[in-house]
Amino acid sequence: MKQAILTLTGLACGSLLSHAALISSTTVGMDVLDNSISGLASTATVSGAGTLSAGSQLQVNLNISGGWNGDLYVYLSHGDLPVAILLNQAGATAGNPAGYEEAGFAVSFRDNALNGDVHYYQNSAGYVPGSVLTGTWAPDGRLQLNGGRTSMLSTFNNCNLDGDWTLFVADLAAGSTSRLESWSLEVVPVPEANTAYFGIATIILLAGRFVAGQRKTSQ
Ligand SMILES: [Ca+2]
Repeated sequence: MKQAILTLTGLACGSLLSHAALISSTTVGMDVLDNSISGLASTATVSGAGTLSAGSQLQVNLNISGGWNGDLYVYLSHGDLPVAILLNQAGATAGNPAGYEEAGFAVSFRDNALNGDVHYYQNSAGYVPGSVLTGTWAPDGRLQLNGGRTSMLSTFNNCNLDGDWTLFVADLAAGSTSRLESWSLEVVPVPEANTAYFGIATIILLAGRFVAGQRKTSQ
């Protein structure tokens, strides 16, 4: 029974992921200047990718080692479009201005990530305590620390993907130094709610038939 459910779930997910495409991958390996708004900018040039279609969205994969996660401000820019704020001093609040203490990120960002807002990642059910944050998260989205989440990756919806993309990383507080290891851009499908519900409904229906069949057999 468990095997049947796992197989069906795999097929449902696999069909959503089959169109993912990596459009750039950049190895940096440079330290981010501690306590400086000048930061570190890394630029990647995409060519031949064309327009981001309506059924697709942008995902950013980010690897940063060391430092203090709550110090970092990270955004992605492309041409004249408004930037997407990926990180803005994760965990920082009026009561905890230093933010979260983990040392590094090995994460992906996409707007509808189930783990939710990366700014409060320690409050998420998807948070696994450790030295480096992992998993897929929604961008912080706040231009200002106390502002609204208006700067999401949806700023790039329907854009021409070709051209220069810049990832900017700054460390805004003294003590601890982070290192930008690498980053990449991926085009992934927007999950379709109807498809997910159909998959779950199918699984429940088949599971019900399986149980009914078992009862008949055992009678
Ligand atoms: Ca620092």
